Amino acid sequence: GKVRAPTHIISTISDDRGEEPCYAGVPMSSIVEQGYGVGDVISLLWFKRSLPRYCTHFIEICIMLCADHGPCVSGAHNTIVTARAGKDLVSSLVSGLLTIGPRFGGAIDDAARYFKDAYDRGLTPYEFVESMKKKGIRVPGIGHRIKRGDNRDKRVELLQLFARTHFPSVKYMEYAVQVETYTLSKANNLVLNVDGAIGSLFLDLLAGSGMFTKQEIDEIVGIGYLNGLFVLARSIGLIGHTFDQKRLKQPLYRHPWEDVLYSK
Ligand code: Q5B
Repeated sequence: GKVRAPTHIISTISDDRGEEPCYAGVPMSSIVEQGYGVGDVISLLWFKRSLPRYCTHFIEICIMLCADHGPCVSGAHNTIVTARAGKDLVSSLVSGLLTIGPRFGGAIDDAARYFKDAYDRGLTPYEFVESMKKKGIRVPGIGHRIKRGDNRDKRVELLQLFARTHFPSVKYMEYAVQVETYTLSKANNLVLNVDGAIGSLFLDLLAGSGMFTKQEIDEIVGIGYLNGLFVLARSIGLIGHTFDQKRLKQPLYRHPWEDVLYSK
């Protein structure tokens, strides 16, 4: 029989060898003709399957809601400073992206991991939050620099409204809301933030859609797919900030001395 030479790469998500590229087996012509959106493309390339419309719509809402949050957040600030240093688009973009992590925008995966573990083990919000405190770990998905109990994040409310209307089950999100009720009783800044809302709701999407086995859900949460939503979304805004600075011909940024405490 034929002996296949060993390959150096295995790839399972896309194929460009035929007449037209295929994403997870779906040809580009079907993607265009059937009016697929970016949520469908993410479903195919990240999850290797077509997801129901409410799931792809939810993914698209996450992308739209997280595309930008003004010039003052870590990512936009880095991008603006880099663009003003005369650097190119890709350098300005990655400079902003590199700030995404456990404090800023990149807490979605950990929020999903911790909320899932706590809910599946039947921990009460009190037991969960206090066990995190004992371990010295901040609850991912909780807390915000400017949002407060009396100044909620509209993005979180919009995600919750969509899920309550369209998802078969929102048990993980409701658990996250109970956690927020407890953390808000401790301090007014400890709201459920956009990372926590997406993390908990994506657990509901994975568990409630019937499209994933338990093993697949554990793998997705374990590998950490979900920060990808914020990275992808915020790239849209960071690219916009780069163009904005170039359009405005902004000079090299230098931080004012008055705003630095020089200390020994
Ligand atoms: N404390 C987000 O902190 C922030 C606590 C907590 C227990 C917590 C903090 C945090 C977890 C990571 C997370 C995503 C760093 C945030 C995002 C996207 C964004 C951004 C934007 C966008 C804010 C004051 C007191 C201290 C702390 C305690 C705070 N968080 N305790 N669990 N989670 N959260 N990140 O304001 O006793 O005084 O020492 O790490 O989910 O990134 O718009 O800006 O779209 O761009 O710096 O929305 O919450 O507060 O550090 O002064 O803490 O609260 O231990 O207690 P802050 P701190 P104490 S969404």
